[in-house]
Amino acid sequence: MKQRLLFLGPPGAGKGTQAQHLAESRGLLHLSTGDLLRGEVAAGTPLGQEAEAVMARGELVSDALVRAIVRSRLEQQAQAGGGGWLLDGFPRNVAQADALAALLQELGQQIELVVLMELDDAVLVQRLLARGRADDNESVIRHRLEVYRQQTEPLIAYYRERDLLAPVEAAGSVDAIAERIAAVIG
Ligand code: B4P
Repeated sequence: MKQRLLFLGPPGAGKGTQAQHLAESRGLLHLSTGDLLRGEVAAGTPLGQEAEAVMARGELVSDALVRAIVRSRLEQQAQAGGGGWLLDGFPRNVAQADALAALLQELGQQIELVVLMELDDAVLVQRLLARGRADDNESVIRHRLEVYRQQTEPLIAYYRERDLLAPVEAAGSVDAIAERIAAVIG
């Protein structure tokens, strides 16, 4: 079974939903940059104060900030003896992907598979409106989709060229999608 995984896909594709489920069932470290940033916002830390307005606009938080969060978590895990991990929502642009590649080289680790969750825009918007988080109103959702197309979508070609990409249809029930993901991970 592959143990070092990225989940890639548009906002609302269900990355967080599937990542949590898979990490629990397979004992992987689940690293969601969105959840970690929301935790910082809730705790009112300086980092959270910096991230809050950016997230509310549906834009990407600075690469330096997100990279620092991921670095500290992966270093901690490596020092504690290593293990599998699942990165959910990171990287979100080519600069973050390059930074991750450099960090993993330092740690002597490699990405084993990038699961690309694919879903139509109409369903994405419906799911996010139903979720109703602070950044889930229609105009912010549209903007997050634009940011995804411009900044995150280039990662599809990036990981395809590295022969790591596994596209998965993200429509249907949570269980049906989990089965499709399990099939590509092995
Ligand atoms: P994230 O927290 O990553 O969230 P997301 O992309 O909006 O959602 P996800 O795809 O995880 O969907 P979910 O499972 O929740 O990002 C939020 C913000 O954080 C970004 O806009 C950005 O500002 C910032 N950020 C995060 N990472 C960053 C980075 N690396 N760099 C810079 N900024 C960063 O599912 C959505 C909804 O659908 C849920 O309500 C769920 O219950 C429902 N759902 C899931 N699967 C379903 C199914 N099969 N059927 C019906 N509903 C389903």
